Order: sequence, then structure tokens, then C-alpha cells
Amino acid sequence: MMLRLCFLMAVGSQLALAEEPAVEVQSEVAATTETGPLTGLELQRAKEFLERLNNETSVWYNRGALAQWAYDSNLTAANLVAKIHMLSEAAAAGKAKWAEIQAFPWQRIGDDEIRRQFSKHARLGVGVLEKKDYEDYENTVANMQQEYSTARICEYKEADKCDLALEPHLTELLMSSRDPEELKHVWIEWRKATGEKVKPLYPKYVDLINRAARLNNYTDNAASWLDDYETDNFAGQIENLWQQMRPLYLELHAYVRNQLREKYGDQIVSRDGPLPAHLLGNMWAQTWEHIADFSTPYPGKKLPDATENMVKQGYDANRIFHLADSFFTSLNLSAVSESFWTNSILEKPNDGRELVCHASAWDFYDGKDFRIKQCTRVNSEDLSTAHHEMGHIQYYMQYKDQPFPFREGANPGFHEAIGDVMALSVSTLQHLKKINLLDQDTQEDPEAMLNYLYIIALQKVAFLPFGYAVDKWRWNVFRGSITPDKYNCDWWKLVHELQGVEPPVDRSEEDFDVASKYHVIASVEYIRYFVSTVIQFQFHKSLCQVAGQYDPADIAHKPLHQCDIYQSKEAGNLLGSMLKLGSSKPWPDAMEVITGQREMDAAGLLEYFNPLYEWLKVKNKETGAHVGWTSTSKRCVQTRSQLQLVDSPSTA
Ligand code: X8Z
Ligand code: ZN
Repeated sequence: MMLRLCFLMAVGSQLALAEEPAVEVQSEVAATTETGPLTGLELQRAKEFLERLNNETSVWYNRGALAQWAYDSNLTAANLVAKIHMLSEAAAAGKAKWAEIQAFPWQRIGDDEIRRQFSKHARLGVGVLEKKDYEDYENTVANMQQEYSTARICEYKEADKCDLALEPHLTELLMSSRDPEELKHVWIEWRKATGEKVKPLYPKYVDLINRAARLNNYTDNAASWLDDYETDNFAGQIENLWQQMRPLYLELHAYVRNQLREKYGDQIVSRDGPLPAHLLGNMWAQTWEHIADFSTPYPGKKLPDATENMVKQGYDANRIFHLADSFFTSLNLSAVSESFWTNSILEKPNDGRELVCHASAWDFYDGKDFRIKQCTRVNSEDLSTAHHEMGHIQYYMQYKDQPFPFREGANPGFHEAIGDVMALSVSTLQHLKKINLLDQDTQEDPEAMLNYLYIIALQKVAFLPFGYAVDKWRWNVFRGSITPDKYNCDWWKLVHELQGVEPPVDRSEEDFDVASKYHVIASVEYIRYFVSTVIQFQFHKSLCQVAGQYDPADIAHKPLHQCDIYQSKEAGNLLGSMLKLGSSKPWPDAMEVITGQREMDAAGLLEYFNPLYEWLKVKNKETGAHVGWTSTSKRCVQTRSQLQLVDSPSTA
């Protein structure tokens, strides 16, 4: 089993182990030379072995999660030592256990569910490494995470004020500043403070995680990560989905570029080139909703933003999460327990400690301890993130009674999708009015609806090529087709090809820009978010239909983007029945429960955004906006000195 404490932990530590041997039984079974299905007695013994293994493994996962939480919420040297010590001890013993499982004829078990549990135990993750290598791996990831989480930069034009952290300062600056020079400063400095620092560590990380993958019989770690989806040619399916959604992205991209040109002028934003990464309202240009204020289709209509009312009404982190909790309970799903409220960290502590601020939800594998750690800010973005994280918690609670190996999402994308499905309802104008976060006189005419769809598109559609690029880059790195001397320029090639985005300044291989993103340095697989973005619209559509809030035969009155499943027990019960499955069945079975479909399908997303797509096409034609993009004028070269050479006046 691979450690999967939460959806933002370094994946892959093996913790399955037993203090007392459950071996005699097992070796008797292993000794059999039969090739047919296990007999009744053998099967009985296999089940006993499995039960013991499950219990012991969950105890170790619990200890692992506690040690990891202690470190992530207080990044001290002592907490790191304690964490690595615990994980290492567990990994060593788990490896011994793994050898027994390997020798065990579990493939001959006829019962699908029991065999599936064994097959999950049989994947060891990075715990397969030699003790020294394993510790090296954990230390390398921890070092990268430490660099990232403690990174600070100086203020623009205030070189002696150097205490700006990503959360909240830089995130807010990127959202709200409209000074291109200040934005450029923050963009460059964050990359100096993170990517550049972790650059020397990354090839070592790649080597170790690949070594572990090979010991687990994969060609490399890309194959290992993709195997989580139990689907032939999964990467090919992602590419197909992207091709289906790309026309919508292209129209959005073209429209946004025109709006950026109006805002910043054609010196900074070219007519047909890629979009400048620092002007999109987000550190990684992964979502663009923070530029809606100046780019919205109908500027005369006030934008539906809950932030103002949240602040006015004195919302704090606690109240935000209580609101999210009440949405789940309105669907007849579970409320979080008392211990959630006492153990979670919902606000950035101001006692001077360093911690991992990137939002995460944790399962402690004892069936009752579930927590969130989030440096919550009071705004509509974090209202959505709170629902996202509570979606993880709801999943944990729903599958807590499954046998240990099935206490995970049907696939990683499912886990990411649940809270987002809630947020799709919560963010509708009707819902925000209902809960008093939008003024009652907010209009809901077609223009207001287009403004609304535009904001959601800046979150969801803009995200797609970024979500794809991060792991397309890592798959190529793990496979060896992107080598360390090309890390940065190949990253920008992918960003250019997929996102049509360019850096604000020339780059070189001395920079390491992809590592300015949390998931890259923390070794969290990322294609899950692309998958989530697609399938959440499939789930939304089916749940809305069950809730009677969407009618495919009458989309004029009940379109997908206006549906709110609030208080629908029917929708909640249907969702709950899928969540309860955990990973006990391959994901198409789980998907079928809700949608009747067995495949990822972009049709839901495309239907949701169709009114906007039609509008964008007309608008872009009208304004003559260039759809697509030409090559970038920004260079990416091997060393910085090469850039200076070309830049210097003597060579001009
Ligand atoms: O990391 C997250 C969540 C926790 S699983 C806050 N997200 C991705 C990101 O921040 O890059 C949610 C959307 C994409
Ligand atoms: Zn998540």
C-alpha cells in the first residue's frame, strides 16, 4: 500500500507492516503448488491474513499521519526527525510484509473483492527502496517542501522589506495589483525563492522515485502514477478530452487577450501572441477569475461576488467551514465530528511558526479523526476551496467502514471532484442569494448569467491546459525524455503549446519555474485536477437531474449552470452511495452509480459553458480577435549569461 494520508502529501511511502507475524497461515497457503482458485480452507486463511494485515496497516497509517501532521503544521527540525524516523521504521517493516504478500498466491483468489484488496497491498510505493535510499527520498521531498513553505520575497521597490509569504501576501497581490511592473517583480522573485532553490534537489528526487517505481515493476514513475487510474492508455484519454475542450479554451483565450490589451496596452500584450503569465491574477496563471473585474462581458452588470458580503457580515474561517458543512448535511450527507473542529487548523497561526499553508484534508485512518489544514482568507475563492476540502472529508467519512485498502477515492480525480461539485451549486446566484451572500436585487438576466458563466470559465476552463501541462511535463521527466538540462525550457514549450501563456521575461535553465508550484516540490500527482474538472460536470449534471433542478429537455428554463442541488436528499443519497464504495470497485463502476456512464466525458462541461462559448465566438469575430497564438518573443536559453550577452548594448 502507498501512503495516501491526504491529497497533498508526498505520495508513496509504504506503511503496511505488522508487529506480530501473521505469517504461519499465509505461508501454508503460499506453499501450495496448485494453480486453480484457492480452496475453501485456503481462502478462509487468506481472509484471516488479510484482516490482520488491514488492521495493522491502518494503525501504522494512523501513526504516520500524526507524525506528518505534526511536521506539516510546525516545520521544525525535531518534527522532521520524528517524522522521518517513524516513516522509515514503518517502511522497513512494511517491506518485510510486502515480501510475504508477494509470495502469497493472492492472484488465485476467486473472490474479486478479496483479490482486489490484496492487489492494493501488493503495491509498495517508495517504501520498496533500501532504508538509506528511502530516507534520502523522504528528506529530499521534505527539503523541497521546507524551501517552498518558508520562502519569502521582498516588496516591490522596498528592497529592505522582505517578509512577503505566498499565503496570504503574494496570492493577494497577484489577485489585485494592476501594476504590470509590480506583478512582474512578484512573479520573478517567487520563482527565485522557490524553483531556483529546489533545482539541485529535483534530479535526485526523480532518480529515487523512478528507482522505486522500477522495483515495483513499472518502467518508471509515470507508469506508476498512471496505473492509479486502472485504465489502458489513460494519458491518451486525457489528450482526447483536451482536444474536445480546446476550441472552448481557444475562444476564451482570445477574448481574454483582447481584454488584457485594453487594460495594459498593446506594448505589453501582443495582438496574436501568448498571454503574459503575470497578468492573469494567479501566481501560476492556472485560474484567471481575479481578472474578471476588468474583462467581464457585460461590465455594466455588477459581478456576483460573495466576498463583499462575507466581509460585511463578519465571516471568519470557522463560519466558512460551518457553511460548507451545512451544505453537505442539507443533502442528507454527514456532518463533521466535534474533533474535526478542535483538531483542524483553519487559519494561518500567527505565533511565528512555519507551516505548510497549502490547503489539505487529512484522513487519520481510525474512522473518526479527520482534519483540514488551510490558511483560510475570507473571500469567495476560499469559500470554494473550503467546499473543496470538505468534499475530501465527506469522502473519508463515507468510506470509513470499507476495508483498509478501499479507503481511498475511486480514483484520485474523484476525490478532487466532490467538493467542487458542491461549489458549483453554492456559487450560483440563486444559492448565494438564498444564504444572503449576494444582494437580493442582484439581477439574473441573460447578461448577468453570461458574466457569471465567464467567471466560472476563468476558474475551470482556464485551468484545463495548466492541469494537463504539469503532469505532461512530469511524465516526460520520469520517462527520461526531459532531462535536467532541459527542465525549464521544455516546461515553457509545454506551457506555450497547451496554455498559450508566456513568461514576463526571458528565462534560462538556471531557473526552474515549474517548481514554483506546490505539487511539484511536494510530489503530488496533478492530472487528478484535470480529471476532476471534467468529471465534476458529469456528476453535477446527473445530480441536478435527480434533484429536479436541471431538465435536458428544457434547458431554456433549467440550464445546467443555474442548478443548485441544495437540500436535495435524492441527490445526496445518490452521491453518498458512490462515495461509500471508496475504491472497492474500479472507477467506471463508481461513475456508473451516479451518471450511468462508464467513461470520462467532456460533454457535461461543454454543455454547461455552451451559452458562453456561443457568445465568445460571436464576440471574437466581431472584434477580430486572433484565435490561437503565434510563437513567443520570450527566449529560454541555457544560462543567464547568454541572455545578458544578447541584451547588452554592445551587441545590439
Ligand atoms: O491543491 C489543491 C487543493 C487541495 S487538494 C487546494 N488544488 C489544486 C491547486 O491548488 O493547484 C485545487 C485545485 C487545483
Ligand atoms: Zn483537493
